Amino acid sequence: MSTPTLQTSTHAPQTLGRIELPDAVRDSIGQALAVAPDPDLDIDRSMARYHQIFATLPLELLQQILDFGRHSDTPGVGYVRNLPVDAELPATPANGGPATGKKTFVAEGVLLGLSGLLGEPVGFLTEKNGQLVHDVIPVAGGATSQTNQGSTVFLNFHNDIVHDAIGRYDVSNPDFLVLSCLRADHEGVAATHYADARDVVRALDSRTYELLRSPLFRLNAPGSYVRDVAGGREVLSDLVPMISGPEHFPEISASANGVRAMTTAAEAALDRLQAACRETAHQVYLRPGEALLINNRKGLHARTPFTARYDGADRWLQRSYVRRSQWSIRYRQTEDNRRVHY
Ligand SMILES: O=C(O)CCC(=O)C(=O)O
Ligand SMILES: [Fe+2]
Repeated sequence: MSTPTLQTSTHAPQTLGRIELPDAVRDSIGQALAVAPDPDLDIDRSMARYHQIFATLPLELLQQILDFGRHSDTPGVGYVRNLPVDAELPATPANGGPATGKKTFVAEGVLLGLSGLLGEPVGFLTEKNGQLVHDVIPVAGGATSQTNQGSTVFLNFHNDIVHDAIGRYDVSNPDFLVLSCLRADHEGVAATHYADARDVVRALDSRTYELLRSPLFRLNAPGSYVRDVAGGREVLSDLVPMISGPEHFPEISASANGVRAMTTAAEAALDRLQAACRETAHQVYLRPGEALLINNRKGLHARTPFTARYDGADRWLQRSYVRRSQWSIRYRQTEDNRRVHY
């Protein structure tokens, strides 16, 4: 297997996109979403309605989001601002969600409406019970865990993977995540980081790059799977490289819940990878009415530590998992719901 040479070009691609809705558009989309039903009642009908509503975005912004979803050379992360919010919000659920007593579904409409411009929201039974709208909330028992329940620790650079009996966790996983903020943390210090592989690669020495492109690594299954299904034991993938694909359009994959390197040199390359991610990452402090479109193949994301109080006013994000197409993951589709997978 030949290793592509390091990019020598000094031309850096644009890896962060910024999208800000005009106030009038925010308000008209907000009015349409405020009367929309709970999307769980009829998800495909709701997705069709969200398409109509989000089609009213200014053409420039609509194309920017569509291009984010469909092209290889577009940014790995999109920061969307000035989105509508629910007039009233219940307390942040203490147990990781889902929230009860939500009167309107504006946040859900924003999350799924943006998701629908990128692909199809999907669920996995082992991640948040197969829900399509995930609540990302600090949970007391998971404060130091490398999962979305964590708070007091730096959540290492990772992409969202799913356990798969085929031995690869980076194949049927989401192409995109959308993260949308309902509440910021009390101090406003939690930042979501995104390191685009195109930027990361430029910060690596050639020996590290070569090691990361070699199949010397096993990904541990997601924390939710290890905790809920495997009784806390590691469940490792087949041997995989961390970085793959063409030089100009690399794909990168890393488990938050631990990567096992086969050699000490490969182990050092993993440390170097995390450092290169920290050096090159875009940093966003998500606030209500803001969302991140995350390409889950072009780059890795992370979260800085914050203090949770478990008082009903903690940080609350909603998250979706999005596939461009469900066709290639139909082997794990459940009988009950065509968007939910084993
Ligand atoms: O809390 C964040 O900002 C990111 C959490 C995360 O990695 C995720 O929900 O997949
Ligand atoms: Fe994540």
